[in-house]
Amino acid sequence: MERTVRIIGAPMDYGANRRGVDMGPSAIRYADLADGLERAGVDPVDDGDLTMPRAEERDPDADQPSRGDAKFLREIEDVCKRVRDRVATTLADGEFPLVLGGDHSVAIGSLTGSARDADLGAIWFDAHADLNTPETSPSGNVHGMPLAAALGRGAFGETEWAPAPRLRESSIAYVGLRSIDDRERELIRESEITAFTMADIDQRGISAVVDDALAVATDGTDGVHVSLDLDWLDPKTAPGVGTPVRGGVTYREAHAALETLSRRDEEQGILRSMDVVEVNPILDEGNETATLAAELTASTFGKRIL
Ligand code: Z70
Ligand code: MN
Ligand code: MN
Ligand code: MN
Repeated sequence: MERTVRIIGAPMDYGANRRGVDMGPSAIRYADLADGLERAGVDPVDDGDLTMPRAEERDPDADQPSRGDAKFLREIEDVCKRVRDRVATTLADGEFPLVLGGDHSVAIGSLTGSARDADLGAIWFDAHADLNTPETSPSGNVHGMPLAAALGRGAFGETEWAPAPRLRESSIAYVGLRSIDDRERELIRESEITAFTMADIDQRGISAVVDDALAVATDGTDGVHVSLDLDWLDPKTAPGVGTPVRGGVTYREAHAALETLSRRDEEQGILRSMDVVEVNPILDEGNETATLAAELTASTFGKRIL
């Protein structure tokens, strides 16, 4: 029986410091995502986009508990709870949730939903560590915080909605880090998260690194969440992202990484949920970043050259 992949659009930009990523889901769909998934051998079903709250509608009198510096946290909470519920329902129906961002703060919703009824591992393909808390963030942008939120770190631990129930630090692996804040560097070192940087990829090759990341994310878990931030790739290959950082993975390394996940999934059924985030069509060139996002997603679900 074909696997049903349910596409959940989350055109959120409240977690980023500039507009544009709200158009990510449209651009990825326009890049023939559904067609690519069909050719990968899965059955895509598109739920359309979740509606985003307008910041102007925020009730100025609503009491805001002290949460340090995190911009638009109320709007982000609203969106992430709906992403969470949609992801959890999709899994309960035996389908695969594919969340299209939007900025990376939507991953709080994906992680909390996917870790509701299962012990979850996670592989974080990103230039950034996204481990800031409202207390450590230099920007206040929540797209730099989703892992900290899902782990209930800092002020997020006081909330009911952010911590993912069954996600342990020791089941998380970063792949491709290259832009880390000073405070974040300490947080990573003191954490039980496994961190593979671009230097590790240079030294050992992408396939060996992804094998190790898989070992971390599958050990003692029921399934793996894949979080793909397009700024993981080199900006020459993926210019349409909010925060380009030089020295990212190549087109071929990216495909090789996701094909490695796919082969392992074919053998052992390890993949549980995925998000594809931070595509910014305003900064893109001819929709090539969105096209790459669609292609990499198809690779994850089993599309092969031959
Ligand atoms: C920085 C911060 C970030 C994405 C930038 C940047 C975080 N560490 N994440 N772009 N996707 O402001 O927290
Ligand atoms: Mn990110
Ligand atoms: Mn279990
Ligand atoms: Mn990033």
